[in-house]
Amino acid sequence: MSEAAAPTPAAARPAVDTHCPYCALQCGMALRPAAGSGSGSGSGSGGSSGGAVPVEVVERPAFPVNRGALCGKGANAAALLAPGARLTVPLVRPRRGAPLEPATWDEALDRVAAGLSRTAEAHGRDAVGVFGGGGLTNEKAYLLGKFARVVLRTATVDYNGRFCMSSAAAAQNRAFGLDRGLPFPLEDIPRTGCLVLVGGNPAETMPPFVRYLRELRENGGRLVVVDPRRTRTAGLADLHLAPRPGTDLALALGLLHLVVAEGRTDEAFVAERTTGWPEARAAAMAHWPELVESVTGVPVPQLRETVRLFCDAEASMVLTARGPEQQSKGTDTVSAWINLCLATGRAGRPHSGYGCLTGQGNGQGGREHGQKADQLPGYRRLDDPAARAHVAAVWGVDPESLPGPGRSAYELLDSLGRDVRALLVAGSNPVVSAPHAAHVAERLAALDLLAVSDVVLSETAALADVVLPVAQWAEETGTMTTLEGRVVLRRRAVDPPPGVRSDLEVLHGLAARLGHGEGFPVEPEKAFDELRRASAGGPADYAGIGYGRIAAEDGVFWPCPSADHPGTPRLFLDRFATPDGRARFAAVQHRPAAEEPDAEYPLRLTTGRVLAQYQSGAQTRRVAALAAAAPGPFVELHPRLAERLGIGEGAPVAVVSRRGRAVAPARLTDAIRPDTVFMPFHWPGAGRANTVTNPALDPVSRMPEFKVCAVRLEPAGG
Ligand SMILES: Nc1nc2c(c(=O)[nH]1)N[C@H]1C(S)=C(S)[C@@H](COP(=O)(O)OP(=O)(O)OC[C@H]3O[C@@H](n4cnc5c(=O)[nH]c(N)nc54)[C@H](O)[C@@H]3O)O[C@H]1N2
Ligand SMILES: Nc1nc2c(c(=O)[nH]1)N[C@H]1C(S)=C(S)[C@@H](COP(=O)(O)OP(=O)(O)OC[C@H]3O[C@@H](n4cnc5c(=O)[nH]c(N)nc54)[C@H](O)[C@@H]3O)O[C@H]1N2
Ligand code: SF4
Ligand SMILES: [Mo]
Repeated sequence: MSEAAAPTPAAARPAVDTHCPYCALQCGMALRPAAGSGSGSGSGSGGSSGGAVPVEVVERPAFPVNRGALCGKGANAAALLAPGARLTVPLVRPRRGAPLEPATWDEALDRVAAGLSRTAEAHGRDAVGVFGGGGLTNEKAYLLGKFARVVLRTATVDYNGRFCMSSAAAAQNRAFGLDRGLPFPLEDIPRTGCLVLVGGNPAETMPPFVRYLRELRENGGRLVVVDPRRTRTAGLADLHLAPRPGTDLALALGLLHLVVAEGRTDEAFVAERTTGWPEARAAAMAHWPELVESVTGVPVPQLRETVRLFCDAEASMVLTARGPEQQSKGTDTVSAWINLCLATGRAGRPHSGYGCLTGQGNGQGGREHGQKADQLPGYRRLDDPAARAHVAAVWGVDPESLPGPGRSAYELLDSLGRDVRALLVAGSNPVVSAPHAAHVAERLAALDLLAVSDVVLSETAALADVVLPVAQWAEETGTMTTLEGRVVLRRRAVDPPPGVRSDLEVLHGLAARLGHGEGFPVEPEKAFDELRRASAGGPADYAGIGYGRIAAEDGVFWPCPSADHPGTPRLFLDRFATPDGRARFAAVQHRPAAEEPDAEYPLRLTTGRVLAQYQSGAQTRRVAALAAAAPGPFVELHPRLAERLGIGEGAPVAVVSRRGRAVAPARLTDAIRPDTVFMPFHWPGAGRANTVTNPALDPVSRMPEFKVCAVRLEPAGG
């Protein structure tokens, strides 16, 4: 794919079809060698502009999901491919307190391998941990999990997806016996009659997705948005409900109460296709409308209107995103929304159903192939003897040798430097993105060995003893599973700069040093073919999905058990994935947030995203166009609250919780509830939102409560 350096007309430079490096929509795009560029080696020598960018992003209108549309993050994604914009040499810290220094790959990998073995010998295998990411390809996620279970034989492995959609996953497994973010393709959304979107702001988090909402409205469908802020997405809605953060469970139960009270239950559906209704119904009946209004702040007439819109339509859907899910009761909250769908017969039927808008690029596939503490590939359970036997056979190991389930992401981070003493991080930047982040940074610093593989020197990599510079997105091939359950192929379009290796090469190199010369292929397709065998027969069955087929078909929906199986865009139309084929109601009750406002901390803080930054910002803060569009953190608050506290627009304000204090400029808007403040979480330093957030965990999903904690505001001078 390398070409002459002389400028070539665009038409003569073949573009490679691929997908965006960022979110779960995985928009199709194409990469064309930049005019005048060679292949990936480039000539840039660093500097803030990052040297030569080897490819340019161009439209790929034929890919059906986004039809060529991209948000600014995708459109500017190539900037990080410039050699000067990212890491190109391994870094090693000679000793505690010394700065990181360039090293050879052998030095770096030897140091990591020796450190991992030493820790395992001295403190036991579970003292060695692995922390992965939902942005990693299926191939990487699969081999990272295999590395933990087969090479390290540690139970201590989890990943950042725990912070993302784990509550929705747990609730879907509980209700439907299977968790695939959306059980239907996006193209079904414009064909429903009413969509209730709970705690998602796709106008900023997945802009090309908004097309489906527009088409829904054009077709006469109705949109209800539930968000404490009147977001750009809420601006598109027929009805906007603005509950207090952390009260979605009461809201959903109140709606179910009204469904019953108004005689809008689908008794036939409930009888034929569900179990557990009497208990769930009784629980909902305790949530009468006036009580729900007082808990949520949503007026009773709006509750009634929502029920009317939802039940009048012939088909309707509920979609949740991080708003209701990132709570210490996220699982029960999602269950309550699923209950609403089941009671009204809005699940397992065409153009109806519950779905979760998964977030990270491979948030879906990343939770299916074994980097999660309790899982094996194919979405199998680590505590299921048959699953262990199947996967152990593919791996050529004794099932007895596989460790058991380990601790969840936050619990893992919280244990660092105590019982977990060495950690390998790939694809996450918890110093910025984990709750109670100052504590997490302290725990990371207390490790005997921290090794981080990353594209850039993230805030977490900056704390490491060894930093491994890895290839990214356009420099390597791999599959991603989108929020629809569609497995797509990202193709290599450019060579990585010299000095950079792929994550698969890193795992291969470490495994070889730790006595496993075989079993860690460096070719992505070989890794995927092994993943397919490991997943065969499991809930997320990829056996029939090959690279060639993905390319020919614009992606394949799992489950797809054989090469002649068409794939499964729509789940549950005939039966749910439970043993008896029926969906299960969950009898859930409202409960308050782990931390409610009081005299000392009278306000609720919620957190989330802005359009131009991605996650911990490690990548997007380094892209000039994005940094200019969203240069830093802010505190969003209502003008009435600001006036009461004497805080003016742009003035520095401290957000103080029991965990700590974050300072950022005030941004006044009447689009937020006056009892609530909002911060985006994309920045480190003084304005880091996660200094303040509460690591209280959901008892089922182990999801931290990112979306609500008690704070007070103080003018911060300046
Ligand atoms: N620009 C951008 N896009 C992204 C990402 C990014 O970082 N930046 N990240 C990707 C990832 S990994 C994810 S998970 C998705 C997340 O996508 P979203 O879920 O859409 O993003 P958030 O901003 O976290 O939260 C959505 C909304 O929840 C609201 N909210 C806050 N508290 C509550 C509450 O208690 N109840 C309700 N109902 N709503 C509440 C917030 O006001 C916010 O508008 O985005 C993906 N896309
Ligand atoms: N307060 C608050 N905190 C939150 C949230 C919130 O809503 N509020 N949302 C949570 C959610 S939903 C999520 S998903 C998390 C995400 O937060 P993080 O886990 O920190 O996610 P990223 O910032 O995407 O980190 C990915 C890192 O991996 C690197 N990377 C990218 N590609 C590769 C690759 O192929 N290989 C390797 N080895 N590295 C790579 C990137 O450069 C980056 O440093 O944040 C959570 N934190
Ligand atoms: S919406 Fe998501 S996948 Fe699409 S271009 Fe933007 S970040 Fe990339
Ligand atoms: Mo996420």
